[in-house]
Amino acid sequence: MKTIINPNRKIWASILKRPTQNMENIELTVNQIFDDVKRHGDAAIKKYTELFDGASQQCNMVTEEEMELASNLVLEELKRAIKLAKSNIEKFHQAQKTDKLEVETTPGVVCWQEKRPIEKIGLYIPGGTAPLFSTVLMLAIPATIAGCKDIVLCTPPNKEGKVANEILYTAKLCGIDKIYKVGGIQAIAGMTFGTKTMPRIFKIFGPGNQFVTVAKQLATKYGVAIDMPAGPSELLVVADQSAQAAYVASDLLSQAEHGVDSQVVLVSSSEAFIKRVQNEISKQLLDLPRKAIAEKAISNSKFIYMQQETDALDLINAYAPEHLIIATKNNDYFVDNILNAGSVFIGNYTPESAGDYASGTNHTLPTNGFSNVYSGVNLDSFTKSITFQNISKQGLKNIGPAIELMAEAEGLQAHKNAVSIRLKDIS
Ligand code: HSO
Ligand code: ZN
Repeated sequence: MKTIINPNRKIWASILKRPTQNMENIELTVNQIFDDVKRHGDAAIKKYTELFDGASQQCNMVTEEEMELASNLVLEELKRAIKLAKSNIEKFHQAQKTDKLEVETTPGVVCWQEKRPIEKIGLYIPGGTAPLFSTVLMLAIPATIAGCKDIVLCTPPNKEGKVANEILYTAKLCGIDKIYKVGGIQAIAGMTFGTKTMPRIFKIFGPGNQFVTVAKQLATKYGVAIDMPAGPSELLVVADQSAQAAYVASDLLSQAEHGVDSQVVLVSSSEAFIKRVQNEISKQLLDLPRKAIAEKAISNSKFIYMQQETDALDLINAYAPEHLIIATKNNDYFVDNILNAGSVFIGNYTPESAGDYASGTNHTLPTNGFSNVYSGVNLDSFTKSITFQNISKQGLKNIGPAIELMAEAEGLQAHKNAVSIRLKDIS
């Protein structure tokens, strides 16, 4: 683990490059599977579930009995933890509801904006090395609060054709009962085109591996919306001598254990502190069950000494991290001036894990530098705004002549007529 000292701005981009991914081969596979699912529906989905997940299944839907059974197998203590998280996530997302916004722009001209739910949504929950049932909470809770009518959940089965009990329990707790044991590209294709068993949906949410990410992007070409282009997890910590090296190391490792392509970055105004964090990482790594994964991710991590806080801030904004932890003497400076970050964690007692699970904020966040344009998933991700207007006779008298002039100047006579015909009647 080496430290980069006061890097020149010219090399920031190359230092902060995310571990690269080769998308080209993936695109070919994704296209083929989409074609196949489009043409052959459930038969294609069954074929790919056998091929990729090693599971052969008659029915790809989770039954009520399976849900019951799974619920009984989750420990009470864990259920209580999940319920606490659910309650906080509900509180935070419920509070994101906004009232109808109404403005009389000119006397007699009333405009308003209201949010309406997206009717059909699909939640994707990855399987893999650790089934992240917390993501079920992060997607299902705001979807329900927003009032989405049809919510389906897709998640890959294991070789025995089963889904993790915790995923099923959490889904049930959140009121989701349409669960498909279908994962990967075929799941995204199924939700994009619809099959005999799977509905076609309007927007797909949730993280996934590179195949799922490329598949979600392809889905947009068929008119399906997606939450955001998601990629491997990342965390940037800005910390100085006032922080605890052991805490910072634990935070960096918490993201590093997600996957070998995760990336963590430490920015500090103290070289001695960086050294202490590096030593702590080496120590704490030894005891981690996912040591091999975390170690690989740490090898892609960056430790950057930045003497000036102003430079540190610019570097953070240039990187646009998914998660940002701020633990410095000068937290307010960073909090007030951060422009690009998915979710920000402040102070020595705010680990990123809190936001991953239970504080209330959403953990589905933009990665790969996209926090410069995208927000993380929130209540609005499940709604769209509709504008309304209602104009009275007097209102049309007030703005009509302006519309007539503008329409005429654009050479659009029919537009002008739509106003003139009414104004004639009114006067
Ligand atoms: N940190 C992940 C979310 C997660 N962590 C789920 C644990 N479980 C998002 O980048
Ligand atoms: Zn995490």
